[in-house]
Amino acid sequence: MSAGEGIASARLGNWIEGFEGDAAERGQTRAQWELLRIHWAGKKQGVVRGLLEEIKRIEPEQRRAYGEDVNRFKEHVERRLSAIDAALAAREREAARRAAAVDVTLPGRRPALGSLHPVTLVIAEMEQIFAEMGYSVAEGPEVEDDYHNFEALNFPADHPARDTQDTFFLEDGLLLRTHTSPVQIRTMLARRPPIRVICPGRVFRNDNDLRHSPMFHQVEGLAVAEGITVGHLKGTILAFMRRLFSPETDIRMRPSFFPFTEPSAEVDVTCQNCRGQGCEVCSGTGWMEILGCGMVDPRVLAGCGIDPDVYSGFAFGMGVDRVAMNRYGIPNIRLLFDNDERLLRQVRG
Ligand code: 2NL
Repeated sequence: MSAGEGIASARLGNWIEGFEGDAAERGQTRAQWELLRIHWAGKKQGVVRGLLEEIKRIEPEQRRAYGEDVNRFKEHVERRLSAIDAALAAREREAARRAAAVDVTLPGRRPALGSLHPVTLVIAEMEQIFAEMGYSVAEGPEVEDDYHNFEALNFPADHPARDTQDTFFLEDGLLLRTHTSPVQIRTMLARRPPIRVICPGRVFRNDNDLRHSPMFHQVEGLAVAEGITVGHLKGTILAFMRRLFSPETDIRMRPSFFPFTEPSAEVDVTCQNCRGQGCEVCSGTGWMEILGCGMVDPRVLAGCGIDPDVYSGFAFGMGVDRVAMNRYGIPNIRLLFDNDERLLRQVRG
C-alpha cells in the first residue's frame, strides 16, 4: 500500500466530479442512462478506456499512481452506473405497478337505469285507483275464441266488429282479442257476485294509420252485485277521473250503443290540455272522449249464469294509450310502440 492510499488525488477528484456532474443530468431516464454509460464506460470510445490508453504517455515513475487512480475511477463509474441503473429500474417497477393498480377510490360505473313504459305507468296508476275502490285486477289470454270475445258479449252473428276488417282471425277458430271484455266474461263464469274487477291488457284490431296502432291497450272494469244502478256507474267514473286527472275534472255522458250494455254511454272528460277552454287537442270542444260504459245487458249476465232478475252490473272500457300520450306529451302513437329507447329515457314516471 502506498502512502497516498485512501486520499483521493486531485486528478481522481476532478474525474469523479466530471462524471457526477454528467450523471446528475443524464441519470433521469433509461435512454439518457444508456448514453451516460457509453460515454464513460464504453468499451471502445469510453472516457475510462481513453484514460487507460493515456498511461503510455505518462512518465514511468508516475504510471503506478496514475494507474491506481484510473482503476479507482473505473470502479467508481461502474458502481455508480449500476446504482443509477437500479434506481431507474425501481422507478420503472413503481410506475408499472401504479399503471396496473386498481384505484379503489374511483366511483363505480353505474349500470344504465331502466324505466317503465308510459303505458305501463298509466295502467299501474289506474290499477292503484281502482284497488282503493275495492276492485281486483284480472288478466286473461290475448289469443281468444269467438265465444269469449263476441258470442258471450251479445254480438249478433253479422255484427261488423266480427268482420275481418277489424279482427285478426287465427287458425282453428281462434282470434286476437279485440277488447279485454273476454277476461270479464271469464271472471263472471268463474265467480259469483259481488264482483268488482278491472282488466288491463293488450288488444288487437286490424287498423293501422297515423292515429291507430294494430295493437293498443285497454282497461275495462266490471261491477256486478244486487242493486247496482247507473248512479253507481256515474259516481265511480267521476271519482276515478278526478283521481286520475285532477279534482276539478268533470265528466259528461252521451247516449251510445254497445251490444253488451243497455243503456250505454260515451263519457267525455274536461280536456286536460286546455282545462275545458277549447283547443286543438279537443277540436275546440273543451272535452276529451275517453271511455265507453253502460249497464251490463241482462242477456250477458244470464249467459254467464248470473240471474239478471237478482243482479245488475255496470261495465266500462277505456283506451290507455291516448291517456299516456296526453300525460307525457307524446305527440304520435307510433312513438309508443316503435321501441325507440329514447322515448323511455325522456319519459320518467
Ligand atoms: C270503449 C267501450 C266498453 C264494456 C266496454 C263490458 C264487458 C262486459 C260486459 C259489458 Cl263482460 N260490458 N265492457 C262496456 C261498455 C263499454 O268499452 O269504448 N272502450 C274503449
